Amino acid sequence: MEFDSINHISSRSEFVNEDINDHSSVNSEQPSRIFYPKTHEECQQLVIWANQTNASLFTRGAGTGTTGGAICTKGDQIGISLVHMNNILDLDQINATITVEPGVILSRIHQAVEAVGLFYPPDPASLNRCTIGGNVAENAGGPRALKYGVTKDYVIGLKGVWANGESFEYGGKLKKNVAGYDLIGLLTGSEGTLAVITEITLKLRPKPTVIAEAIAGYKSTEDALIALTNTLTRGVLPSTAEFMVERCMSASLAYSNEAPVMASFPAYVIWQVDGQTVEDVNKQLNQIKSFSKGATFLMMDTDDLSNRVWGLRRNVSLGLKQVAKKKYSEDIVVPIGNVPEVIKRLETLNHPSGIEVLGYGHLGDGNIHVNILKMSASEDDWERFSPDVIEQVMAIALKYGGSISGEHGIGVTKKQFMPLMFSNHDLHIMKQIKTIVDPLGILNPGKLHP
Ligand code: LAC
Ligand code: ZN
Repeated sequence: MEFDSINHISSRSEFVNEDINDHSSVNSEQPSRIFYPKTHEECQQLVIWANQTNASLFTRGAGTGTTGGAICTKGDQIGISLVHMNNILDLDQINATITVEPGVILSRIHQAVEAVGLFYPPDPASLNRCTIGGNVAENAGGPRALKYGVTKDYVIGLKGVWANGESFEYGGKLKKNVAGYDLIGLLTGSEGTLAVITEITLKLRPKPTVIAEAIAGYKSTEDALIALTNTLTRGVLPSTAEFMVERCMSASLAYSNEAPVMASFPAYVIWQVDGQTVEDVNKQLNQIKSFSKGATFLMMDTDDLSNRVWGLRRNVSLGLKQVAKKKYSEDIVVPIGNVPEVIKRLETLNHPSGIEVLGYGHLGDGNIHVNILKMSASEDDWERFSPDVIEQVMAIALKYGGSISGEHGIGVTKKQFMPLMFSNHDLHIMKQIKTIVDPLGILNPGKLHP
């Protein structure tokens, strides 16, 4: 492949796993080369070059996605890594916005805005490693989505390059903007299939004045779900209500090499409430306690304990992978009212071969991380039965009014399930949009579209 017109952009052709894989179950192919542009102009040069040479591009941030959206699917593809575009360009306290390049690590954004009394709520588990560009590409969520929504609720400006090489700049620091079709909405969650995003403006909120957190141990999954349902239907809106069963906790403790923070319980919920005053947050927590029959609450009232508990929660997925040897991670979402029934259904999917199914996660907003764990199943049984188990998970999600993805996106791992959610006509509309902005199929081929 000739790289003459883009040779000035820094690039590499030797890779280790972290350069090309993500956190999904799919292994990346070896790309021919990965470019590390530093400016919008360099990104545009790469896309124009790809159009001229009919090369395929995939765009990457930190590779923490879980559906294969940022991996190389064919050996002749070229990567664009945006990790060197990692500047915070503007933090505007008057307009409460931050403008950043896509390679900025999410926790850096949290720190920068909180230092001036502002708040950016989306907080996916990978927040210390993931990049904001990847969050926008996948429309990432996180625990605080329960009260504050997901990435798309905060993206108000985007600059970038459409797949055909045209530059764009939409929105900005505007809190309201209804001119024309919502192209920012279209691009947010488009999984790198339509454009390379080079600049992002996020709206910010005032930082909550008082926060209270507790991890509660419940005597059964049912008790935890009753507490969740009652809390959410009786006037308390926590900022997080993260559910996990004992197996999640023990897997994360082992992975994190940590001592337990409290006695062992069949189920846990990490509650966080925020408000204007101590009285206000205490009142909310007391209401939650009154719905939590027989539960044991441990207040996370020091930074150390809070960091430990949240660290354990964030390592659940990686911990389960370590325990299970192999796993698939789904992220179905259902209406909150259906969560208890769906959890019950999921429990029936454990397979005689040894494959286990376990749901945890953002149950307060109906987003369940269904993990299909290999455990004691043989390799043959895993290959043979796990696809069927996944199909049953998806069928349950749809039966209960849900979606096949609440926050991880489609990538390569879930594209075969798109026809379960969308009619042929719907899929045709999506394909037509792709064809208009990417007539040569340059960007992220093999992703999202079935
Ligand atoms: C989590 C990731 C997997 O919430 O989304 O643990
Ligand atoms: Zn999650």
